[in-house]
Order: sequence, then structure tokens, then C-alpha cells
Amino acid sequence: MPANLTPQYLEAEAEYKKAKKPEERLDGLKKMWILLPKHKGTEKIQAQLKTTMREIREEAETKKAGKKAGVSYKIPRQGAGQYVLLGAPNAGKSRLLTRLTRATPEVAPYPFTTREPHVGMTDWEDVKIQLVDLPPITADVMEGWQSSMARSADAAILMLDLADDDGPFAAETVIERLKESKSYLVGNHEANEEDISIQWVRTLLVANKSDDPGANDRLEIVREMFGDKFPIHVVAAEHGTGMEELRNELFRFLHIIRVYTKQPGKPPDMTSPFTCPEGSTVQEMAALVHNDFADKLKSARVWGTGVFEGQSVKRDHILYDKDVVELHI
Ligand SMILES: Nc1nc2c(ncn2[C@@H]2O[C@H](COP(=O)(O)OP(=O)(O)OP(=O)(O)O)[C@@H](O)[C@H]2O)c(=O)[nH]1
Ligand SMILES: [Mg+2]
Repeated sequence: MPANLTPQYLEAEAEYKKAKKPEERLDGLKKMWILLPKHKGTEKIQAQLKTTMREIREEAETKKAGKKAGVSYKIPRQGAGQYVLLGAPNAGKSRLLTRLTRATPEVAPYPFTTREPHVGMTDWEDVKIQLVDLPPITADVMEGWQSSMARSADAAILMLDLADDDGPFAAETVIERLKESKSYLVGNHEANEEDISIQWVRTLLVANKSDDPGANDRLEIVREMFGDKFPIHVVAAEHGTGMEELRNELFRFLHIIRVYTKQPGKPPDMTSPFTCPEGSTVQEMAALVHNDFADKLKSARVWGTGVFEGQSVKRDHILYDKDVVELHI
């Protein structure tokens, strides 16, 4: 298939070739990327552009950092759970973060925009869920800290680009690349693998850019490739399509419950629940309220699921979402 490059593209290419400074060369490449028609006939050029953009950026960063050791990041977990955003370049990870939270990472129509983590909190009913946007992952690029961040998160969103023929395969590459560093993305894992060095990262697949004219055909491929591996959510982050359903799923997928506390003789505090894993007992929940409480707990009363109002329960009583608990120590 011929590449059919436009005169504007060729002009940008000529400019790029003339540029001397790294920033100017990078600007030229960005322009070329935007002007390049994205189809099978330009796949090779797309790959070359991506590689050169990455090389120039890395060169610039190495110069800036001098001889300092490689950077590393650690984002303390906040709220009811932490998701990392994983995916190939340009899939729309940063746009999703801007849609769901107040964070303002750069969003741009060329690959390798995000260079460091960006954090935001999204509201779901009365809880907050933390989202961490990360740099893209390709066959050649992934830093060690990205993999460890994926391992330590509660779950991941694997973002896939439905506007790109290569989208499903680029997502597969992300999965493979993480696998090499022993982080396995799974929809729902049964802990039956023997290799304890493997870390399972529970993952939702978010297929983005559903507004693209070719999105439906690509979605069929996505369902074939990933349908039995991950729950799939279809969105158009740019237009805010599918955000409410995604927020609901973000909470559900964490498999946590909200528990409200009350003091004897007073109404419960229904504004800021404690969150704990599904299946938690009163004792486990008490430990979240205060370090000492798990030991000191004498009894508890519960309002909610499977009990009569204010029923006295034992420490091993299992709690449900939206239960109210009065702890007696
Ligand atoms: N048509 C369409 N474009 C989108 C959508 N979501 C994001 N984009 C565009 O896709 C481009 C890339 O978006 P980003 O959010 O920067 O992508 P990213 O995954 O963070 O990219 P990197 O930081 O390079 O990994 C931008 O031009 C966005 O405006 C969408 O739902 N539909
Ligand atoms: Mg980004």
C-alpha cells in the first residue's frame, strides 16, 4: 500500500531535517506525526517516528539529569483503592484522567507525551478512588518503576486505542512487556500459580476512542482477542462517553465494602465510610478504625444486611456494603 504522504507532511519533514536543536527536531517530529495519514501503508514510518521521538526525548533527559541515577517514583495509596493507567502511546490515558479527576496532565495528539506519573482522585458516591496516569509502554520502552507501580496498585486499567489498527496489538505488547517483569495482567485471578515471584494485577480493559469511524470493526477484534481475559469497557474519553458506567465498574472491581460507624446513642456518620475487602469481619474493620481496636473489641452492634436493626454480633461477624457498626471496646 502506498504511503500517500501529503505536501504538508513533506514540508514538515523538510523542516525537521533542517532542525539542529533537539527541541526543534522534536517539534518537527510531532508535526510530522500529526500530519501522517495513519494506515497500513505508513506503518513503517509511524514506527520510525515513534522511535526517533523517544530517542530524542531520552537524549534530552539524560543530558538534563547529568550523571544522576535513573528516576523512580512511588505514589502513596489514597482513598478506597488505587488504579494505574497502563497502555500504549497515544491511547488516551491522560485524557481519561482529565475526564475522571481534576488532574491536568498534558494531552496531545502524538505518542510519548506523558513522562512521569500524574495522580487524580475520582468520586464514586461517597468514596474516592485514586487513578495514576503513567508513561506509555511499548516493546522497547518501560521503566522498572512502572512495573513495580503496577504490582503495588490495587488494580489496573489497560487502555486500548480503537482509532488505530494497531491498537489491539499494541495492548497485547503492553501485556507481554509487563509479563517479562513478572507482572501478569488478569481479569480475575485464581491464586493457583505456583511461581510466587509472579504478581497478578487485576485489570479492566478500557477500549477508548469509540467515536472513531473504524472503532466497531476494531472492537470485534478486541473482543476476540481479550473477551475471555478481561472485562471490557468501551468509552470515548475525549467526549466523556461511558464515564459513569466506568466509574461504577471502578468501584465494583475493587471488591470492597463501605462500612459506617456510629457512637452509642448517636446517629451514624454517613459521610465518610471505612472501606475494607469484601468478606471482612467486624474485627478486621475495627482494626482500620484504630490500631488497638481489633484486640480491645468486646462486642459490636450492626445495622444493615443479614441482621436485625442493631443486632449484637461477635467479632467474626461478616460485614456487607453499607452496614453501620457500633464498636464497643
Ligand atoms: N477521537 C478520540 N480521540 C481521543 C479520545 N481520547 C483521547 N483522544 C486523543 O488521543 C490523543 C492522545 O491522548 P492522550 O491522553 O495524550 O494519550 P496518552 O495515552 O496519555 O498518550 P501518552 O502519554 O503518549 O502515553 C489526544 O489527541 C486526545 O485528544 C477519544 O475518545 N476519541
Ligand atoms: Mg499521557
